[in-house]
Amino acid sequence: MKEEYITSAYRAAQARFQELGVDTEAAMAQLAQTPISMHCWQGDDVRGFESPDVALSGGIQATGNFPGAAKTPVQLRADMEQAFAMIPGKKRINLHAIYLDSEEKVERDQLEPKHFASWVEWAKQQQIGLDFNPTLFSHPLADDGFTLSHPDEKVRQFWIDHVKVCRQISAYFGKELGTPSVMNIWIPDGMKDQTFDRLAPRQRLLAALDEAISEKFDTKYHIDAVESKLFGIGAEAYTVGSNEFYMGYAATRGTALCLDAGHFHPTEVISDKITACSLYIPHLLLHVTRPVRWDSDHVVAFDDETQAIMREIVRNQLQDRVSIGLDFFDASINRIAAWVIGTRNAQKALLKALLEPTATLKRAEQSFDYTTRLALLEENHSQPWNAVWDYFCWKNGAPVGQEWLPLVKDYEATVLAAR
Ligand code: RNT
Ligand code: ZN
Repeated sequence: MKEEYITSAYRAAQARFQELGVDTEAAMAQLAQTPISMHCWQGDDVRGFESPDVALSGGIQATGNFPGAAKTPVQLRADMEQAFAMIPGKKRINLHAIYLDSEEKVERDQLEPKHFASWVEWAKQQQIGLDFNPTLFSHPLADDGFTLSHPDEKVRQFWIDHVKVCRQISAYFGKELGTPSVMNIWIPDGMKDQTFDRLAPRQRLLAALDEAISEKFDTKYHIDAVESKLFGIGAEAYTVGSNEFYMGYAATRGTALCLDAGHFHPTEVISDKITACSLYIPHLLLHVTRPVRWDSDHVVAFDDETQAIMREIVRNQLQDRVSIGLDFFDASINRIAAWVIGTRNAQKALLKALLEPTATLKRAEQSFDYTTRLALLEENHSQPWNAVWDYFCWKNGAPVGQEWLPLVKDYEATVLAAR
């Protein structure tokens, strides 16, 4: 797109926002320093590099067979670099333990920082931070549907040890990269059908987690997070790590709490949970995703809930206490495009939130002037925020509008098709 269109549209938009007392330069500065943690697992349908023939388990599913999924760490990093080139602003990468880079097979309770050294080297080159996840699924010892809450002590211990070694790796990321790694613990544990004893697995999970996170780490390097869920495929009747379970856990243990947008009842939204949780829990991690009828992990859209999530962070100045992560895995479309669409949508929503006339809206609400509140909120949707977005992309060397699409298609034809 022509530079003059972008800049003249921006100047006009800037003036419109100024009338409302909104500083577009300040909004762009905030956007530029708020990282979005892009999840590596969109690049290969959550397969990882542990073994080429292991099936995804744990009640989650990537559907579709679009060609060109990354099969090696080198391919995955190349794909992520392509996506990065289309995404303005600050990025992080979120890794799972199954994305180790090792010639030999390594059991999950034996993982070490050295198995992720190439990732750290790459992150340094890219000047990004890393986040981490132990992988408590897609493994024979998870096949019973239980991991940290497994009735067999030996199985439980294996997973406790896995979480322990993952915390070392996470802290290593934090130390090497100078930014804390948020390590999210999600387990698939649950039951398919009517559950007789709903307490004992939760008691076991509580004890297992306490043991797994007993070593103290400086939060400069490593932050533990726990992620609740409502149900999974094959765990429809009972989930050990429910919302109440982890809400209490995070509040009493001081860990971060992960809110995944697809992990609640369909009429519940995580945007309304952020402020309530922030009163009791020091740090929140978000898994921004799009549930379609179920926890389907569709690519993040520029929809009402994504916008509402970002507004809650911005309106309450929670940027330093909320880590924004993405969590979707669509194998039916170009995987790089999926990253680009989802990440840019999260950033657009964030920018739109940063361009609200905060002071005026607060004043209107406090003085019961709900007419002004509704009027401004609705007018706000058609403010020229997109001109600010285009300008932000252009200034940061990222494609403007749909200009990124032919670039991704070209990579698809030249690189992905040859895999
Ligand atoms: C599963 C959770 C979890 C996973 C990733 C791969 O329902 O959302 O966050 O999606 O760890
Ligand atoms: Zn999630």
